[in-house]
Formats: sequence, structure tokens, C-alpha cells
Amino acid sequence: MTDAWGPNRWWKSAVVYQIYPRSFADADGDGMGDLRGVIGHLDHLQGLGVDVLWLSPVYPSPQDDNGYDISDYQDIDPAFGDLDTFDELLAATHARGMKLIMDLVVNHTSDEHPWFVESRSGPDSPKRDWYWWRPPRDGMAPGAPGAEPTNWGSYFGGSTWAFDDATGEYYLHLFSRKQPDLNWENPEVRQAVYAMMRWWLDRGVDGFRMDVINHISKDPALPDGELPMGTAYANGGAAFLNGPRIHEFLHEMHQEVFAGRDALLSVGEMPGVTVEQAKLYTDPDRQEVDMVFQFDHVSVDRGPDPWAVVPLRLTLLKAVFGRWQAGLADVGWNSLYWNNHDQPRAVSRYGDDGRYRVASAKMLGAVLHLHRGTPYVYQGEELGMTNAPFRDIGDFRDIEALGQYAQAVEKEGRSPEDVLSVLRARGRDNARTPMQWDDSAHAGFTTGTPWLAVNPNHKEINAAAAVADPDSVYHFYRRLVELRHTEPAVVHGDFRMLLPHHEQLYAYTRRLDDTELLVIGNFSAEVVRAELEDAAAWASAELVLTNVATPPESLTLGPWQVIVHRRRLSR
Ligand code: TEU
Repeated sequence: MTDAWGPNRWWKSAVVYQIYPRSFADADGDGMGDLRGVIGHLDHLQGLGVDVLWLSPVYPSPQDDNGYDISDYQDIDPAFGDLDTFDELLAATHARGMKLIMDLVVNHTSDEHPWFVESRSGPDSPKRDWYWWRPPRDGMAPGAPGAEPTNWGSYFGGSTWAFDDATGEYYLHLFSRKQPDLNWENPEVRQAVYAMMRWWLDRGVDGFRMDVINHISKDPALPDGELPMGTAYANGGAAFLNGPRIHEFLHEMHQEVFAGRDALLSVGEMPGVTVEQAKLYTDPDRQEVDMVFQFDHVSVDRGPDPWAVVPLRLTLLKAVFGRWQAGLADVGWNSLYWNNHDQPRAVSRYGDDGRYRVASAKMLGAVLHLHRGTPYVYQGEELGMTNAPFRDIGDFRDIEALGQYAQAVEKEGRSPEDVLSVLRARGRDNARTPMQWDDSAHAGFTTGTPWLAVNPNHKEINAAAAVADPDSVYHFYRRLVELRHTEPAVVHGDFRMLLPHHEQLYAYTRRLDDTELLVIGNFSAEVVRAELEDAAAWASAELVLTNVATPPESLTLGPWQVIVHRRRLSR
């Protein structure tokens, strides 16, 4: 996996596959996925050709946020297995020529982590300062309504502050109250985290995906945020998104953990990162992280009102991608993804999960993967898995859905039906229904009762059927992965957006030396002709990939069709 840019840039030609272990495969029949289940399905991943597996958290956890609340960083939750099983998985992954990266969740711990238990024990605890403890707002009684130290709202609904009766102080939690934020200002915290990271690398893991890593540096003044009308809490982001010492912390982490080790990968998950900041985070000379994982392209269907579904405007989506491609053209690197465990299923969101499910899933895959950046496939995406048919709030399990519903309906007086319609379209549980392996009961995910209901469409949409069908989404993704491995223009080519004002077609070229690729995806069910300047030359170029049985007629695209052409240019 070495390329012309040196062994430490191997991840530019790699494809990452994300496993959400809880929903991947259950080997012991308790209804929740586990490491033994992952080991049992490595052939599926190797068959797809992916290079890196990213494992969502498998550490001991009270599972308040499905493992993103960690109570011990150096062990495996018994529900998932143990360290021996982990070592077996790591060895089996390496034996198949793939790498494995861990999820690193160090903006916060669980409130059941011994560090926090100690910190909470009293104001004189040696670990008191490892978290953000603050007295009530000036002149207000501890615990009184509105006495929280700032007016910030948590990502999961409610205040970011939890009141601790025993000491009369509050602790900060940007996510759930069971996820207290670590205080990175304290050098002991940082050293403890670095030591833990080295321990995993010494064990043989190949790097980390770093959860909300651009949230770790907070402005210690903790200023109030602006409070929009009609909302119960303010967005405090100005004080903790890409905060004052973030670059210092990430560079220090690089020096303490990654320096001198080869062929690793560090991915910074960074909600609220801008292109300019991303360039700083991923400039190799600055030694911070290898690539960012940003959110602009999955925010285009969100408006100022969080409880309204905004239909996708393709021109906006293209403008966002175009900005990122141009901004990181010379320096820096981005992740490319439609799906993860926090996003609804792309084929339901940006494609057509009914009549054109297969075509639109393939089109979305091709349009995404052939950009500059490292593509991510989220479990089930390679099968064209869809959103789930959730009906009422009782069908949801996600702490975010439940918390936001409670705040919107009970505190802000929103109509339950409005809130539910957004959760059905956008809720994170859409991505978390069990992986659909076959058409048997519970899709072959478990022999027990799954922790979240399997999508009834598993009779038709499942891995066994997809692997057996050469025209499936799975085999199309396999070809996309192969194209990244074999065509240097996909990895290193210059990017040029075409037809930026077109509302149905997504078109661009990639050029490296004398090779040029043309990618056009039709984001509609209509037949659309691409009016390109050099149409005649392209019409006769080699057709590398398309998703319909009959090859297109000279740049005219059928419903949800995608075409990839390649030509050689004379210099
Ligand atoms: O998510 C970060 C994040 O920004 C989330 O708020 C996400 O964008 C949002 O939920 C989308 O609706 C990471 C993890 O990926 C997520 O699963 C965790 O819940 C969160 O951090 C806290 O660890």
C-alpha cells in the first residue's frame, strides 16, 4: 500500500470500512453484536477489497451512548468479548492484509470511569481538575433553575451542565450527563491519554479515529452563547469548536504517540471544522492528524429550524464538495463518506430507496468515491441498506433521538408529529439497525432477540443475495474500491467541478498527467443529457464504469445513472 508519496501516505489510496460492532454480527445470541461476530465475517470485508477496518467503541461502557461513554480505555466490554478475542481479531485482520483502527473517545469519559468517580469524590480530589467543575451562576442557589454556569445546550438535549448534590457544583457534559468532558488544560489528563494510545499501538492496532477531537480545547472562561428565540439553550460552540489550544494539543499528541511509528492512520472527527482549519489540521508539515472527517455535506439538508426537513438541493451539495476539493487541493486531506453510525442511510436520504434503490445506491457510491480524499464505507452501505420504518418514539433507542424529542416536545412545545417526522428521516437509529446478512429470521444477525429491530426489507436486501448477484450494489462497490487501488488519477488527480448550476447532474473530472476521468451522476429519475463543452471527445472515450445494463447513449443519463469515462490526453 505504498505509493509515490511515501509509505506514510498509504491511506490516500485506501478505503476504510466502518464496523458498528453492536449491530454487525452477534455470535453468542444475546442480541448484541460482538467481536467473535466480526471475526466470522472478515471474508465479506476482504471480498470487498477494503484496506482498513474502523471499529466503533468496544471498550467497557455503561452503553449510555452505545459505547461512546467509556469506563475503561484499556479493556474490552464483556458484551463484545475480551482482550484475547480482540487480539485474535487483530491478527485475523492483519492476516487478510487489512489494518484495524480503534475509536478514540477522549473528549469525555463515562461518569463511571474511575477518573471521574475520583474527581467527583470532592473538591480536594487530586483528579478534581481532570474535568470541568464550576459553581452555580453568580448569586444563584445551587441547583436552582437557570443556575447552570453557562446557558449552553447539550448535543443530546437539555443543559450541558449536571448538578452534583454532594459538592454543590456542576460538571460539564457536551453530550449526555453520563459523558463528562475531560479537562485537556490539565497536563496529567493529556499524558494519561497518550499513554493509553501508545498501549493500543504497542498491541498492534494501526491508528485511531478520534471522536469529536476538535472539541477538546475549551476557552477556560466558558462564555455564554447567544440564545435564539424559542429555544431553551444556546449553542456554546464558539467556546469549544476548534478551541484556543487545539493545534497545540494535537501536535503534542502526534509527538508523544505517533512520531517514529510507521504506516499508521489518524482521523480527526471534527463537527464544525472549516476548510481553512482543516488545512491546518492535516498539513503534513504541522504533524497533527492525517485527515479530517467533516460534516458540511451532511448538513445541506438541515435548515435554521432543526425540526424541519429541508429537501436536498444538488447545487448546494456540489458547492460544498467543490469548496472542500478546492480548499485541500494542494495541502491537506479529507475523508469521503455518506454514511456512518450517526447519519441516516444515504440511499434513503439523497437517493431513491424504492424503485431505483440499486441504481441510486451505486450512483451515490461512484460519485463519492471518485473525489479526492479517502472513502469510507459504513456497514450495510455496500448492500444499499435503507432507513428503518420507525413509527413512534417508542421505536427509537438512541439517546440523541430520545433526548432531543424530550427537549423539543416537553420544553419547547413542538408538535410530536413534526419532531417524529424529522427523527424518522434523520435519526441515528436508521444506521444502527442490524446488518442484514441473509433472508432468515433477524437477517442472520442473531439467534436471539436483536437489541434494535431488524429492517423487514432484509428478505430482499442482504449480503448473501448481494454477493450472489453480479449486478448488486456490493459488486459495484468492489469495483469502486478496485478503481481506487489501480487508477492513480482517482488518488492524486486534480479535481474540476463541471455543471455547477445543474440541479440533477453531478459532474466532475479528475486529471493526472495524461489521464483524465469524467464522472457524471444523475440525481433524478428523469432522463437527462449532459451538455459538456467537449462532449464529442468524451462520447467516444472508454467507459470504465456504469450502473445500468445498456451503456449510455452519448452522455445521456437514464434515471439515477452514473457513468465514468477515461481518456488519454496528448500533451
Ligand atoms: O459524534 C459527534 C457529533 O457531532 C454528533 O453530535 C453527531 O454529529 C450527531 O449525533 C449527528 O446527529 C460522535 C460520535 O460519532 C457519536 O456517535 C457520539 O454520540 C458523539 O460523538 C459523542 O461521543
